[in-house]
Amino acid sequence: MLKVYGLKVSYFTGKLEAYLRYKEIPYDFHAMTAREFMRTIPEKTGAMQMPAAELPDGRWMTDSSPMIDWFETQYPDPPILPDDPAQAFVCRLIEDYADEWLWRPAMHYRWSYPLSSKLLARQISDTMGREIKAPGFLKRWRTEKRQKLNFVDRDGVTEETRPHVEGAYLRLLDMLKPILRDRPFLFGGRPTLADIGLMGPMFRHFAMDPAPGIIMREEAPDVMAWVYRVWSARASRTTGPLVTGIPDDLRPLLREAGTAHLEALNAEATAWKAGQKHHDATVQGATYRNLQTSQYRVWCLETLQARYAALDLAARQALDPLLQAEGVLEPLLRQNGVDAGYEQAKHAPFGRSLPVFEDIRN
Ligand SMILES: N[C@@H](CCC(=O)N[C@@H](CS)C(=O)NCC(=O)O)C(=O)O
Repeated sequence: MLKVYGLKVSYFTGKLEAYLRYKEIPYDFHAMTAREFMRTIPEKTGAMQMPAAELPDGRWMTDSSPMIDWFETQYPDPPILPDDPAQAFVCRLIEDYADEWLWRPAMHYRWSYPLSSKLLARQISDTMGREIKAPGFLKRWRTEKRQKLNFVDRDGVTEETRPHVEGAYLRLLDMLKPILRDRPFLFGGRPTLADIGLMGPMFRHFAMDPAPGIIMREEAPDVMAWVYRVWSARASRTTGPLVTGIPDDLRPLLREAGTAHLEALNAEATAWKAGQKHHDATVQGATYRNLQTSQYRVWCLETLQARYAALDLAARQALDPLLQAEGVLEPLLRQNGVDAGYEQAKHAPFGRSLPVFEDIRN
């Protein structure tokens, strides 16, 4: 059977599990140990990250987005992407925004608030560190320190940027509320890649972590209900129809993806081209300083450009006015032919993978 290595509190493990459960693809879950995270997984996949999966034939996979694409070739029915190419492109954009842009607020809410960080440090060190012979308090202290250093302090979160970081989550709740009051999932009666992509931050972090979880329960119970609706959806019984076209209530989400996420990806691509290992990014008026330049995220922009370029005329005619009006088209196409030089990408999710952050301090 397929074996999934990850943690029950992990962003991308939650995204992959939500997908596998909806598609009813059987798997064995294995809680990753620290040794596997630091040795086995990088040896087998090229990247120290979770989730990773081992196929019955002995092949290893990592990186949730190409993994889902590969599973779709093996279990095509029902497809996780809508048949309508315009809707499918919007799903891809929302997935990328959820994977990469919402990472910072998700980590901030987990590691900047003791209410969250104490619990999560305990959960992670008790699970991943179960083989490490050291006092529990030391393991918890180390976990909390490592995560806050790498994913909050070194990711541009300061007193100055904090309101903007938190705003990304609070705005998202406001954007999702009217959509989910109207229909069960973003595109209608069953989940698509847009719902699955949002599960990374929304499920394992914003819904489950204490500090942002209180906000979601109090301010947006419809959104909380949707998170668990996606988690309990099953392709064999969650079979409602999708809407036609791109509903107007998705526009604010597109605007956010354009003005926040794509802006940040452009800063990555500019820095990457100039060979800068670190860069500043000004997004919606907030300036994030000294961010690690991520080859992986340049590849994200390259991939979105390629997906846009592959749309046929009819899909472009349907999409362009919307992408233009919501500020997506300009940042998407601002830099001609972005090239991340990620040669291994054609083998993904197999072969040597690329971590999002190259330099993690343990
Ligand atoms: N692009 C990858 C990202 C995976 C990822 O970044 N996973 C996080 C945890 S959810 C991780 O392992 N980060 C490295 C670390 O914590 O050192 C995917 O989509 O699966």
